[in-house]
Amino acid sequence: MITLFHRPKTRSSRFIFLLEELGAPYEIQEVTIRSSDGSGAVDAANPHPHGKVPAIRDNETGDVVYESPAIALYLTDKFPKAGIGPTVGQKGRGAYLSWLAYYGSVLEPSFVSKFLNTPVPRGTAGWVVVEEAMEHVISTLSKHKWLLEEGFSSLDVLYGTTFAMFGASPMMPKSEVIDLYVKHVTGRPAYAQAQAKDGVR
Ligand SMILES: N[C@@H](CCC(=O)N[C@@H](CS)C(=O)NCC(=O)O)C(=O)O
Repeated sequence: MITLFHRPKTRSSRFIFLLEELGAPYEIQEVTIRSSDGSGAVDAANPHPHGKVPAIRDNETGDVVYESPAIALYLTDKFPKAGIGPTVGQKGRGAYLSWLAYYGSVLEPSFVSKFLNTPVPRGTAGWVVVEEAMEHVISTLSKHKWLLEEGFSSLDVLYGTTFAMFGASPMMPKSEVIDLYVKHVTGRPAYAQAQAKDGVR
């Protein structure tokens, strides 16, 4: 059994989506977090070191995992039957790891830099401007429906839900490729099941 430490309508919502895709046994433990408006507080029940969500606990091993790409990898490795994350030795594993790391190290920082209106100095920052990151994503999605040519994976849960959230904002360059991708991701039955279980903030 996996426990998901969750706050409705946050980055932890997509892990309900992923757990549904995996058909994994899980329970949701709602916790409080500090919000950007200054309300809320860290919840002592949340094992995340900074009181953020998502975090998971694997109740079989006692492992606690935090940071979205690490959680996605942990879960697809633990539940490989679902076939939504190439395992060690399988074709696509390299691309899978690269896109997982790219999410946390390049894509999210590029969005945050844009949001904060902070320049991204070439040669020193570990990431690139959002337009350059999105060029890479769009070029990949122009070649195949999902980020991996092997098919749907947890990457599409991470990236697809992020684009669904930012698609209508000036944060992201307009793209028909991304619009279609978001339709594919949010059209999955597990997405609707997750929405129904997300809860109200
Ligand atoms: N890098 C983390 C980010 C987690 C994160 O910032 N989550 C927000 C909710 S969307 C949060 O818990 N904020 C509360 C806080 O910053 O204390 C991940 O991708 O898992």
